[in-house]
Amino acid sequence: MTTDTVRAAPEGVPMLDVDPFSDELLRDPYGYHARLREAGPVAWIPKYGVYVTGRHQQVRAVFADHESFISSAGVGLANFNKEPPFRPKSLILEADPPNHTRARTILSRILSPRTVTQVRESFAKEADRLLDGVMVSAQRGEVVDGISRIAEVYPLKVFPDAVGLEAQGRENLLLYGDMIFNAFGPRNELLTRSAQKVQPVTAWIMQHCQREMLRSGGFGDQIYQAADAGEISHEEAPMLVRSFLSAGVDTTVNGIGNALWCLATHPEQYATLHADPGLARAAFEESLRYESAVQTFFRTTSRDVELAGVTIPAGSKVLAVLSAANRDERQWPDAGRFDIKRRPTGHMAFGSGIHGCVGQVVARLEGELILGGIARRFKRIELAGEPTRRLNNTLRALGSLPLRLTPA
Ligand code: 8QM
Repeated sequence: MTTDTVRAAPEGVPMLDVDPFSDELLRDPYGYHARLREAGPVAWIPKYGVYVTGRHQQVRAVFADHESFISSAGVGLANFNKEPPFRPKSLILEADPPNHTRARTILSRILSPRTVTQVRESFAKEADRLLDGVMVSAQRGEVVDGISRIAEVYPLKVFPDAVGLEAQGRENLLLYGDMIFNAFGPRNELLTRSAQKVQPVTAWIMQHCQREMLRSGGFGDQIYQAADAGEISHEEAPMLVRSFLSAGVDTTVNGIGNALWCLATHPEQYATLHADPGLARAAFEESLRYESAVQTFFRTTSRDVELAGVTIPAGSKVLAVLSAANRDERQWPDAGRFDIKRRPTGHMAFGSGIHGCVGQVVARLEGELILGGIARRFKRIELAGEPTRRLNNTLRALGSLPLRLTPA
């Protein structure tokens, strides 16, 4: 890949001379997001030779037109039509109709709202168990790390349980997720470092995608049942299980981690939530808008396509900045304000269109149960020290979040 070749902006397209994947901008992207939105509806990033959009209307338009903005050439910076994918392509994420449709149909059935009513009780029990333990620490006056004690633990328990994965070795899912989400960006230090660690983990992941490793009746086994029914081949089944293991943990870990950060840094909002824990779902939703776990996705143009007056030539990479769209003042009044009573319908944290997050009902359930459980137990949630960031090319992630939780 020619990351070193700076390419001049096409005629009439504003240039945005930034590296969105630099440590500096990953650490604090919001100034660059504002510049991105102000530059125009579409801009050009010379360092990578890609188009970029950070306004809500255009991000939405890109996702709505899956025939012009395709996924099968990869949803990261790498163009799979020019270089081989770093792992066999996902059957759902890195696919277009009609292949995408087959995979999507199966996953949306497994992750349907009906399914979620079936797992709700066990997910709720686990949230209570975990937070009762946090309460014991809080009563002793201990500082609790919101990441290692809550945000990482909960999704790593409930989701793999639902998939039907054994308990042993689940921490591999975090390493794997870190690599997957770095791999949507450039081949920078972050990707190199996470790729070095991942070799043995990849073998473990693929092994655990096999039918005999999966509890019968779980989400994973249900994919094999779809293969039995002839909806996909038995060779494709482990690849669809891999999608659960790729997309189902690091996303919710950071969705929950970021939500805890939002609440700890907006005490008046937490007071509102504590007064009415029924707002947990709304609070999670607003934190997804305000501090989106998945920050960006690329698409590749399949043909010359116009976006807000700019003709983007076929074969171009387009960076859609979901998190910038989620704070676009054109869409959200007072976009920079975290307000759990806002109804942030139409936020882009789950994407939108045919590739919109297929697991979002599960993600919302996890967020609701954790935030609701905290709201009921604690009068206050405050930072007890400086949080640290875990930099990732795609995820907005915290490494640690020291919290002081005051029992109600
Ligand atoms: C991101 O492997 C996959 O199918 C896959 C990996 C990552 C994601 C989605 C799907 C969006 C959460």
